Amino acid sequence: MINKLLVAVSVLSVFLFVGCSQKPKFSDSLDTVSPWNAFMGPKSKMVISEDKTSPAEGAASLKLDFQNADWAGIGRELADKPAWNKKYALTFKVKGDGTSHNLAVEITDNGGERFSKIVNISSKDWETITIPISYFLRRKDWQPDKAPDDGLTLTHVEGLSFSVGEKEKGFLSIDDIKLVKNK
Ligand SMILES: [Ca+2]
Repeated sequence: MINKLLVAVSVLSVFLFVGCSQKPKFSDSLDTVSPWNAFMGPKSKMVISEDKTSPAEGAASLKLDFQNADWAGIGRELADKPAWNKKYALTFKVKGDGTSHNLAVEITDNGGERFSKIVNISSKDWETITIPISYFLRRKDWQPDKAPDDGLTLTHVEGLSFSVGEKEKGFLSIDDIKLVKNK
């Protein structure tokens, strides 16, 4: 009887462990510039800073001041290369300078292939953007050398970035990125 109970408890533990380990998790409070890096083309400017005046969450948000004539954005690596899946959505808070900006949100999947989704931001107040993972499409304008072409493979997500639209200048603030269950 005790043996059967032990087996039942062990089986249950394995189920719980497997269940928990498969649930994708990611969040970034954007309270510090690190681990984010600015990137920009030779004709462009991109400066990131911690803005503590009115964060949407936590101690700060990240402010992007930019003047884009070729390409400009911010990006980070996901050091633990988490597994995501298409039943989830990426959500974040964003506010701008009151003019229209196209912000390309981009995932680097395992192997380094880039998938993006462009959202338009025109509000000066915090708004929440939610993008189902299945909405991210393979970038047609650019891919890194040797990037595979094997679809959105999410077993080891390598990076996340935000790029501002071509010929745009101004500022945007981003805060509170999370991976959430898609509704
Ligand atoms: Ca924050």
